[in-house]
Amino acid sequence: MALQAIADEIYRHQTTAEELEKITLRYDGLTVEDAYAIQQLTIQKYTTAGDKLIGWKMGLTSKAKQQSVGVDEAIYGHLLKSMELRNPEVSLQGLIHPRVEPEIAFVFKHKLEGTDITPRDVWLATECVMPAVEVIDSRYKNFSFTLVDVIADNASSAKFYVADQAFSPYQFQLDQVGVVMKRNGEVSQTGAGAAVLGHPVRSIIEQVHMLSRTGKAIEPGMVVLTGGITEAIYIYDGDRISIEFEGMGEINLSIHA
Ligand code: 0L1
Ligand code: MG
Repeated sequence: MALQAIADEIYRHQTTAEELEKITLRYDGLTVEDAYAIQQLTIQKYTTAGDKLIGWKMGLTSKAKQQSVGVDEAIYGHLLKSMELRNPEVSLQGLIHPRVEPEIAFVFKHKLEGTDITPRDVWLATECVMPAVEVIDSRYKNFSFTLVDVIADNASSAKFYVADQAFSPYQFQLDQVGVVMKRNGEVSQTGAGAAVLGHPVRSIIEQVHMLSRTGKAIEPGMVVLTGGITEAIYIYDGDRISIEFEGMGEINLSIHA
């Protein structure tokens, strides 16, 4: 199967912000392993052009999201330096139909690898946790994809912003942190950390286990987005999105053309 040709095509659509039909409509028999290989080949094109891998993201970590895509497993994607927003401002340039979702980010001081990771291992390896927001932007028409399509498209990754304040990993019971997301002052979504595989630490464990299938790991200094705490919402020019993380402060995101 021409995995490189598919990676080239997806890269082109990611970098030109042109919608794409599901690749599974044209390529029969692609497996989840093939999809991760395509994702990896696509990322190599960015890093060859000078970008840098700075972390990982977990996706489809809530039952609601898994049901909406018709799957029963989480997925992961690569986070590149170029994806990180330096300020809480999203420009719609270069995006197709972006949506935002609140997440808890973990930042690591030690390497985490292997297939037998416990929550204790995760806490010992964690430097800090931080409120974050992910901008997802599937390259597929109408956000319509199968599991294989979305993995190949780097789990819909587009941009992310991590708040200014870091917290000790022991300061909050992360599954109980409540989140309220408002668009232009109106409550749009509410949730709690437990939406992320029961507890965000479970998302890190799953991340490490999935990475180990291809000999990868969470490296010191990396950031990991653990997964959406609420449904993602579409963003439009002029929107002001506020996301309050109970006890951890607020992210105020402005959206412009
Ligand atoms: O971060 C996410 O959970 C997104 C995973 C891909 C599914 C989507 O684009 O909605
Ligand atoms: Mg996400």
